[in-house]
Amino acid sequence: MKVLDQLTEKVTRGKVHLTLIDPDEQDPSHAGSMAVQAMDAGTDGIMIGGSTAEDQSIVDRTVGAIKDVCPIPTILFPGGTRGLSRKADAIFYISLLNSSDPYFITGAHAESAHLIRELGIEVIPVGYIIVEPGMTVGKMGRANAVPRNRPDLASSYALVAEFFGMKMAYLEAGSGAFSHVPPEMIQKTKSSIGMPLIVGGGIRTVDDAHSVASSGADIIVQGTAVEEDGGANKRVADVIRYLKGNIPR
Ligand code: 1GP
Repeated sequence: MKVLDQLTEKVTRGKVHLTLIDPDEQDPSHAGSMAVQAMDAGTDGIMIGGSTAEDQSIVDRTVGAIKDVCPIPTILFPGGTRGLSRKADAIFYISLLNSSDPYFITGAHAESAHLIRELGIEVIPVGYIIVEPGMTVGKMGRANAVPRNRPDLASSYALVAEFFGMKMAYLEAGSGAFSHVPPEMIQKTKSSIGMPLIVGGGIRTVDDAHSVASSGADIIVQGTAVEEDGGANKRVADVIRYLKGNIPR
């Protein structure tokens, strides 16, 4: 079953949790053990990527090490054309819709489109929308970050993604953001589109997860919280258990 179909089907049944691992932050074997910890806690898939990856081989070795020990889907989340690996199951093919630089909307894509076809991995087109504060990815991607008091603007971009035929919209506050995407923005965006909504950036606690999920996020991404404590993080396990309905808030 394709990764998109798996995720879409899971979204109809409940909340989905994805674990983001940055290949630059640890060696591949440690990334593998972090992925296993997250899988054991109940995460639904592993995203591999970061905004600074310079070295394609570390991406490839990290995906390989994760695949060796962890059977759940691996999804590339590339910050640029070097974030690719044929070993992954799929790629979130992200277009940064509110970038001021066309390179991040379609330019990097044109540089790597033939390569991605050759790699043969499943392509999942995602409309990526950066929300304040945006953090490193906002700066690197030259985003005109959506102000936190403009849910209408975020939802308009998500609708653009849907009209363009993309399969998901992704509201991103930026890795390590002081606060996740505001609930009103998630609500307005979710009620404007008919496709799954991914939300990430600054989600650390069960309360954060509750706020984001109850506002309408279908897929919740955690990165920094997973990195802290090398993946063996009880807080992340609690977030996953909460999202899966196994512990109360
Ligand atoms: C993925 O960038 C996020 O959408 C991850 O954010 O590192 O803050 O969890 P955190």
